Amino acid sequence: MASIDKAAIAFSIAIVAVGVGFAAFAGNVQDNAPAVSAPVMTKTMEPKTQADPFADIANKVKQDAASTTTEETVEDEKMVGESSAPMEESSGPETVSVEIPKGTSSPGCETSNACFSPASLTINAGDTVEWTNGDTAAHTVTSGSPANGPSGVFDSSLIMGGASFENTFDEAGSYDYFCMVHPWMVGNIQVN
Ligand SMILES: [Cu+2]
Repeated sequence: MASIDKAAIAFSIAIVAVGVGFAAFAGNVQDNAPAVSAPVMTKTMEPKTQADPFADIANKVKQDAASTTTEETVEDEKMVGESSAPMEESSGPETVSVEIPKGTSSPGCETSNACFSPASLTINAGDTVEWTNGDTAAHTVTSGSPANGPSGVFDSSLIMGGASFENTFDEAGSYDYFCMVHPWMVGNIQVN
């Protein structure tokens, strides 16, 4: 009989806590994600909102009231730990980004070796480089050099503004590249 009373009290607390949580959430974070996603947000690196403590308390009270074993809670915490763990980047192939900065269609970037950012990049065999054109003009990413022309290893053809091009480097070596439209634009990929 006592346990039934406890359960009833716990349910009442849960209902009140949920109500307070929703009210606080609606009052303080009007243009944020729906209330349902508030507990998910606590698992990310974002700072806690005011509504989150209420939601956590409500969830705990609910679980207690349902008189389930603690197994479920432990399982949830494990899942949180896994989902917030960083991706395994050291073991597998990576994709590395190179930006084609704005304004590189006019000479000048070559004086600071900034026609590609970064202009020199070291990766491991199997990695992929993704060039993204942040300029409004079209550019190419073409293996070779302005002096000797295309080497034939890779060639993006024209990359329009906002578009990107990827190449996977399976073999170690030093790969010079340039832009066929703007021959002052040169870069290098070192593949280990
Ligand atoms: Cu260019």
